[in-house]
Amino acid sequence: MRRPLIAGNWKMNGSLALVERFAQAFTTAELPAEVDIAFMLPAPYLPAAQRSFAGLPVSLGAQTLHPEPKGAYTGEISGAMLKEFGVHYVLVGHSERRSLFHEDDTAVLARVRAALQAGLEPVLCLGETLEEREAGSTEAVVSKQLAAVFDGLDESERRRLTVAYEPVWAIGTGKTAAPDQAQEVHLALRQRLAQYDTTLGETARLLYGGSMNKDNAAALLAQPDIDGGLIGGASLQVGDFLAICQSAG
Ligand code: 3PY
Repeated sequence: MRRPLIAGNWKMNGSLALVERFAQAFTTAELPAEVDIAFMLPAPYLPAAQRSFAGLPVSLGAQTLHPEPKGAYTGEISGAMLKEFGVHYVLVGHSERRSLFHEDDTAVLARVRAALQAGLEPVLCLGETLEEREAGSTEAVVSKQLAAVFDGLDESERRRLTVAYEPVWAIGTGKTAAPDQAQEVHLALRQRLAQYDTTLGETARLLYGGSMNKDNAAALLAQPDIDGGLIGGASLQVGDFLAICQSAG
């Protein structure tokens, strides 16, 4: 069946010291064997994390990549470069990338393709704004964001994605979708994926993101169509992140 994934998105936070603190804590902690755990780190910390997390049952992730494999793109990082540092996952389409860096659906698809080509597992983020929710268009918005990527992939590529539903109004605001609100959208996403093929509907891993923390994680993760979490602020606190990983087990 679907393996849960708990992924911490550090955003532009943290330090080398924090990488070491996590590595030490995770060396002695009891980690649930049936849960995948990942750290989506700022790129400069990846080499240190690759060394310090070696041997631990955790994966590394990046927060973005450039669609081209190489070239004159000052400041950018390609999928192949991430791969050289042991990166397994890469976030694509996080709402902060969509709004602050103007990445539209076309840009998101290009990055998903680049990630797949580099052998990375893309975590496609999508979600509605508060205005869209209040206008009753949540399902239409997330279905469109999903289709903008999945329509552009073939069957075997579609199976390599994880999807993270992150309502924009719940990101970094401390507001969380209620478990039944989140479940409703996850179910709609699963049904939409089943239109590509029934197996994909059943096997696709769907994460919830948006102010998930140690107090609300268990109730969200207990929902039948929520297969894990993409954790913002709480992923910077060792004890909180560990508690969330344990509540997914
Ligand atoms: C949040 O929880 O704030 C996130 O954006 C997770 O990616």
